[in-house]
Amino acid sequence: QWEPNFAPGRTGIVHLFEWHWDTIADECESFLAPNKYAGVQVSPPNENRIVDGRPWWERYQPISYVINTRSGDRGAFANMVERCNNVGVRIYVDAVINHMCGAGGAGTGTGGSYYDANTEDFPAVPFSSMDFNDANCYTDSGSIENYQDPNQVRNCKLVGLLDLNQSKDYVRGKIIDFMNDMTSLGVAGFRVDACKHMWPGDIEVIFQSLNDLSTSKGFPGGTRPYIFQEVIDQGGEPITASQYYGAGDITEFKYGVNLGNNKNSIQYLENFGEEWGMMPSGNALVFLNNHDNQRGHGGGGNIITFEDPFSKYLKIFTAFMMAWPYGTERIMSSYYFSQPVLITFPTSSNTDQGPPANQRSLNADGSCGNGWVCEHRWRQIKNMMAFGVASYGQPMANWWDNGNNQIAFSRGNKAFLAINKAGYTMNENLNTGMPAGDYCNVNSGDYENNQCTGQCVSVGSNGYANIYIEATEDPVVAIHVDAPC
Ligand code: LM2
Ligand code: CA
Repeated sequence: QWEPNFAPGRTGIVHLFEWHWDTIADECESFLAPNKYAGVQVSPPNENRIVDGRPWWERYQPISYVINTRSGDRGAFANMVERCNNVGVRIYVDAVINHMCGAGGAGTGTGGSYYDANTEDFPAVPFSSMDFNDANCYTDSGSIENYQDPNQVRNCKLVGLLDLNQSKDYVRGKIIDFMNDMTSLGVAGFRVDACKHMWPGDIEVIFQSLNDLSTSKGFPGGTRPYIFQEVIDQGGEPITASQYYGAGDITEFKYGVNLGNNKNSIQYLENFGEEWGMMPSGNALVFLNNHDNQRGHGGGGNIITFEDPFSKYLKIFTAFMMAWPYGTERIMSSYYFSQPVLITFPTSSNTDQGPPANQRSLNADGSCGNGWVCEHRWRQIKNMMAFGVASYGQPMANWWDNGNNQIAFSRGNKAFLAINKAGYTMNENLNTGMPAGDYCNVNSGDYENNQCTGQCVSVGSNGYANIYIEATEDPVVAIHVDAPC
């Protein structure tokens, strides 16, 4: 439950938010595997309510566990998992198990199943009104009104969503069946939605009851599904991330906020981690932004996204995240929801906007476009996966800073990162910790077919190198032993 089950020589999860299963399968083969990405978090695969205007958030309103959404049907899902696993890329399912759809209304979901939210009837599961928490919630509105009261946070409706009672064996059984169905298709784990809104004791039982990963899909016997729980803990509430350590890893929301707050004072990052009030590294799933907080949902805060001017900050701080030995890293891959499509700051944004038309609209030549941002394909970001692999298991060493927005550190003797955010040229002779040789700055170019298309950095026999970084859009040097010049 705490092991991400990555294939050897891989690191980093990318959230391909709202991508179609067919497109994800292509991406695993053509891009993610060659660039050493370890896995994909996919949007919720089970049937949801159809909401007028088709906002992205309709997928957080399940109406059954039938695998059929606008990302594709069960066949396409199974095919994706198979193709991705075949090239060593794991699939993690976004599991929405706290609730079903919003209260009120009846209709047919994305998979053709009938539901009636007025009577809490979901015959395709089936769930009935007996399976919901109404009797255990004591607020006037029936929804969560006060986050200082754990009872209502967990037993009342989150923004009006019908709240399942996970203390019931029957409800647990249906959730377990759904998650086991996913692992039977070869899924390696789960991002579990809204864990703050479920009792840790209940979800511990559910996760412990899950089957091991499928040996017929190639996983070693006894491998537990990886669980990372979405718990928004930014302090100030009685519900804390630490209450969930026993059930799996946890999304560390303080990580992106702390980096956002210190994006112009990076000299303070030397002890970034637990000493900053964050959870132990081994529990943390880390990210700069996610599908919620990039559009002002889910906690918000001063965070770094692709919408920052020229996306400069996202590239710089993703390099830091991938190089820094803390947590399991997740990259957000977005679509534009602001008009006009961004070059600089958004002029207006529609935070409800669903994904671009048919979700398979990457350009004909396979490049990104048509509304998809594809941060995970940006050179400065994707090249950090190989850096992460080269530095795996190595401690942070050789920290250096100038007290004013210029930093550098190595990962043991395998890799070295330097960042200049000072606004003036950095020109320093620094200990990279690395063996003598010439290395490709994979921030400035690619390392392909044993060739470096970027700048070469020369490390002398004493491990020192002249690190020269102008105050440009890409003020980063990232070198590692797997990319010699
Ligand atoms: C999450 N984590 O705990 C997701 O990351 C987040 O994206 C989900 O909310 C939330 N939990 C529930 O799964 C999103 C979105 C909400 C949206 C819900 C349900 O952030 O705005 O709520 O999905 O679709 C929407 C309306 C809201 C309405 C509700 C129920 O925005 O106004 O409340 O549906 O009809 C009456
Ligand atoms: Ca709940």
